[in-house]
Amino acid sequence: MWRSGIILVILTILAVSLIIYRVSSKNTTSSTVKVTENQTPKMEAIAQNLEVPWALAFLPSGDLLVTERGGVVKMVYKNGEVKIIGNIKVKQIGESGLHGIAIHPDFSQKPYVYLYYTYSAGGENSLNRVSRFTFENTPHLGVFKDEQVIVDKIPGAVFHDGGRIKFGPDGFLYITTGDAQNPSLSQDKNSLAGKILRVKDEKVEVYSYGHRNPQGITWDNLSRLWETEHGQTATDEINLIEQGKNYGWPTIRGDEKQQGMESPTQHSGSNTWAPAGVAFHNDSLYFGGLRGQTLFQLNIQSLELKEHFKGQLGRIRDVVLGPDNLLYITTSNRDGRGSPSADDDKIIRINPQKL
Ligand SMILES: [Ca+2]
Repeated sequence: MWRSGIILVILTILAVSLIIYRVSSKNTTSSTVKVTENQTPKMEAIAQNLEVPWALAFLPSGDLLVTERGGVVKMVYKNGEVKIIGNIKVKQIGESGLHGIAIHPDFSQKPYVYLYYTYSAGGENSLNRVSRFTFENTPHLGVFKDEQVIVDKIPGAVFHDGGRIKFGPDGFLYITTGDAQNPSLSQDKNSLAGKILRVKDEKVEVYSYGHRNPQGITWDNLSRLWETEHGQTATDEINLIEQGKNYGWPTIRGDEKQQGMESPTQHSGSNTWAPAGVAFHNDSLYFGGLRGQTLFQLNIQSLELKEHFKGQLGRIRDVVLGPDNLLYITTSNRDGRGSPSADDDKIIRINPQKL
């Protein structure tokens, strides 16, 4: 009898605790996020049958825009529908084509979407540009119109076209550019190649230089800028970017040092990550590995590097943090270097709490 008495007491305590928890956590944003995080599976595809999805950007509505390298822009609606909403004329050869996408930070007043893409400069020559489009969003129909070129004639090539664009916490647009297979341009401050550019008050400035092919940028909780960059065959880099500094390509690689040049915070040594998009969450940088076929997690305090989903999803290109504190990644198995499954490419939602 005393046993069932104790069980009854325990059950009563549990029930009361649950009621107190429910009441105390009601209507608070953090508990809503926690519940979402707890209920969301470790990974879940939210869109499939895409063609080389290159970059992701969330609209304030929570709908997700995705660029495909061939020139198509699609919207992944919150209800799961996927629709083509834009078609940009680009030159797609090798790694070039439609790349980055960014949403104006004051989108409700300035409904602008920015795209980075490659175009033909006559013959076999390629150039890249960043353009601003006015985004007209009627229910289930978005339209890109009134193209305004923001930065033009960024050197382009079949490989090393850079292409990540994001607004920083300072409200200015940051753009990564590749060396366009001409390494000496990275050290030439008068060239737009091999740089991180910043567009400030409609003027373009070189923010940092000496880059080979930077494919990802993000900011941490202290508003510091981090960058991922492809090395030559190996020595892929994670750099902490400071304004005006020289990140060494093609003069130094890996742990090599030279006065006036910055060595990376972390590099892949003899391994190849081919790091692409990067997002910051809870002290960690999460970045996709193309050849590395892994979602990497680098803790920026301890510099411990963890590997998730190694070889399970194939090539991983973009990684962004959603408004729900979940990670969204794209596969890149149809880019000519992967082994696509029937439903590739995909956008996959990852719950970082369950990694
Ligand atoms: Ca470097």
